[in-house]
Amino acid sequence: MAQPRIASLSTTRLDIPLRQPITMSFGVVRTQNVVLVRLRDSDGAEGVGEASILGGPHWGEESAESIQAVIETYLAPALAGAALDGIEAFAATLARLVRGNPAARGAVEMAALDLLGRRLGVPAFQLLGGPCRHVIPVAWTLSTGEAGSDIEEGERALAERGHRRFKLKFGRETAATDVARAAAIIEAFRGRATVIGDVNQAWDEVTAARLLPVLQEAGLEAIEQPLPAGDLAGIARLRAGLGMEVIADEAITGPAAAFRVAAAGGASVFALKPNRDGGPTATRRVAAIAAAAGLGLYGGTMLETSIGTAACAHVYAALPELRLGSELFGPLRLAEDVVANSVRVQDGVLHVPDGPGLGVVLDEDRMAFLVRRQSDARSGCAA
Ligand code: MUC
Ligand code: MG
Repeated sequence: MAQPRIASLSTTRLDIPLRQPITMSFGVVRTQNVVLVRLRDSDGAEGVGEASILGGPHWGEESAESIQAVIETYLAPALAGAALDGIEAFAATLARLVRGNPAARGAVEMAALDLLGRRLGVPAFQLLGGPCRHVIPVAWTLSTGEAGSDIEEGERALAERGHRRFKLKFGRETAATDVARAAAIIEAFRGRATVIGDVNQAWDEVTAARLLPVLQEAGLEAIEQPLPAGDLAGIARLRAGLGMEVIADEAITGPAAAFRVAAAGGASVFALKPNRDGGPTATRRVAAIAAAAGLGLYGGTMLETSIGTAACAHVYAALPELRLGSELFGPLRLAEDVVANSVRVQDGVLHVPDGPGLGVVLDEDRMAFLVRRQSDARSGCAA
């Protein structure tokens, strides 16, 4: 029987406000720019994927505009009529058609994973090596920016959803402010939840060398991307003598970059992000490099809706080790979701959807309503 062929590939942009802004070192993120991708085959089956951007090309190099342009202009025409037999072959085709642009390729690959799973009647994790877990711990980012209200938010998050790990953002305030806030929050949750900090590349080596021992002494569990993505030697020097996990995030732009970070001793843990790595199969390669180098993993997020969050959950579910759990809280932080069955976070864990494909179903009416309501797209990040 002839394999169905790709019939169409289309994108829809949604600008979704955050329930509460998240202040990061590069700016305040108030609105998420989401690009939903729909891939249909000649049998009429459809898969959905997502690229989610923190308000514009500020966290990374891509924007909703570049993602839509790359998909609509270069990938959709080239893929019309193409076969879709397996996810690895499809991912290789995407990488041949478009260099770089990992979020654009990743969103299309997610849609292919969803489509293949639906066609075969299996959850996507079965196409990624099978499940090693069906629930994934979820951290919570405390983002009011002030210790007292952050602690109040943390108590609510602990009581309502059972989070056991909190994430703080550093690098926007002065170093002294960041350290004082972290120390107060670490103390408030000692024995009930751990605390990690994410600098999003903002410190220089001297600042980090001064602050990290103090934060370690205060009990910080891990520091994420303390230096600029390219400064692998600087992070390797910081790690010498430090008894705290160092997570690489922006330094990893795919498997080749992951290899360089591991070879340079630039991390003890890799954050994983299909949006950043170039898709689910690229993230599996990043994870394999970490495992080979004896490094741990942390299931990252780019604040996806339930579509991208489900895709991440399937990838992370199929990995033997996930040392620091995940931060798959996107749908809890966005004011809107686009599926009929949002992913579920309860008792500190996300339940991996186990329906066919990604296991979430696009809510057409909801999406049409959001598109209608949407004003002209503009960046959501006030740098
Ligand atoms: C990151 O790790 O830089 C998205 C939400 C959040 O808290 O951090 C970002 C991603
Ligand atoms: Mg990060």
